[in-house]
Amino acid sequence: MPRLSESEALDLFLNAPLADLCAKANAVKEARHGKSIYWVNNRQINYTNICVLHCTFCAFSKIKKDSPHAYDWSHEVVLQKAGEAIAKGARELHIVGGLHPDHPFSYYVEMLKKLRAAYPLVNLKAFTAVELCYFAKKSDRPLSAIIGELKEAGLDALPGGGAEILVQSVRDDICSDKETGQEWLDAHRAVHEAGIHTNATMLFGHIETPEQRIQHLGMLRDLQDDTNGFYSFIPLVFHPEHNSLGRRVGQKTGEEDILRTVAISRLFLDNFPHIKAYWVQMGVSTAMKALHAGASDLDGTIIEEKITHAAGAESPVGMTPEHIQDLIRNEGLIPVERDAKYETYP
Ligand code: V47
Ligand code: SF4
Repeated sequence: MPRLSESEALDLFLNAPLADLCAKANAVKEARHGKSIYWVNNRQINYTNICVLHCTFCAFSKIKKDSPHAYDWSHEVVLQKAGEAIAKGARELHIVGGLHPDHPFSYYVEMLKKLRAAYPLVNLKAFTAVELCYFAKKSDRPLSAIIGELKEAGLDALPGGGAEILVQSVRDDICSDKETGQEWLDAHRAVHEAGIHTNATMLFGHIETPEQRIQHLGMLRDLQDDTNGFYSFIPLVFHPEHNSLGRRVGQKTGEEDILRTVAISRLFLDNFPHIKAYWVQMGVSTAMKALHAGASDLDGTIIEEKITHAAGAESPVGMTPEHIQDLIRNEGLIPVERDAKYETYP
């Protein structure tokens, strides 16, 4: 299939009958991955919810350290949570948190070093581009030095959070004090240049227009053309509870919009290996449909998730490996276990 232009993608997204759009995307997925659906035995570790920023969609963060629900886990707690997951076969730790006002950069380096020493085999997928930029600003060091030190401490991959909508006018509205879209892209480019792969996300279903969604995908596709450093793209479904953007927007977006977004992502991002159906946000039933609409990855067992659940997610907080594989098989598809670097395990 020839590469879609942004205007062709927009036209398909808006006007193609849903079943046709999903079938097209599924054909592209099957040409790449056959009936395989990738999944990971992982654990999310959200090490603190204290954050100096004020993203309007965030129900997770606390600005004040002494807020009743503020927390900041010690390295010992992080290690203990990691150990529990590894005892259950986890191959990936997905570690992200708020931008804490006090911790020095060495705190994050030590966290990774301790995890790597205690658990040499597990993949450490840690810190968003926004966290990396914050570490660089706070320690007054170039981003390349931050990335180099984290790599030496054991960083294996970078999660895709913090992208929101990369179009700056949307960012100025919903997360004006966050890194710019260009800074997010530059940080991912720098991580790719350091030899580490990353993921990319898009927070959708709020004030962004369809055009802005496609522009976001266009920016990701351009960067991937240059670096080939992305593993997967994860469309994140905006959850409106307990946050000010949600009060403005009202409802969570519907299933058709989610499936159209998955399908157009698969069709437009022709240089991305995987599109993820993040079941925590889509809900399990919609995620199953997404597996027939271009998604080739269901993400993971998760165990504990705080960011979307703070904003009203009704999905369970985790899944057993058996359950996740049964779900995939029940769709007539083949579960393939992977780690954060997409090494597979028969
Ligand atoms: O960066 C914040 C988003 C992200 C809300 O890389 C919200 O493999 C919905 O990035 N409703 C964190 N989303 C999640 C994330 C992620 C998840 C799974 C896999 C990977 C990966 C990355 O969640 C944040 C932000 O964009 N978020 N608030 C909300 N109310
Ligand atoms: Fe902080 Fe991330 Fe929440 Fe923004 S989305 S307020 S950066 S924790």
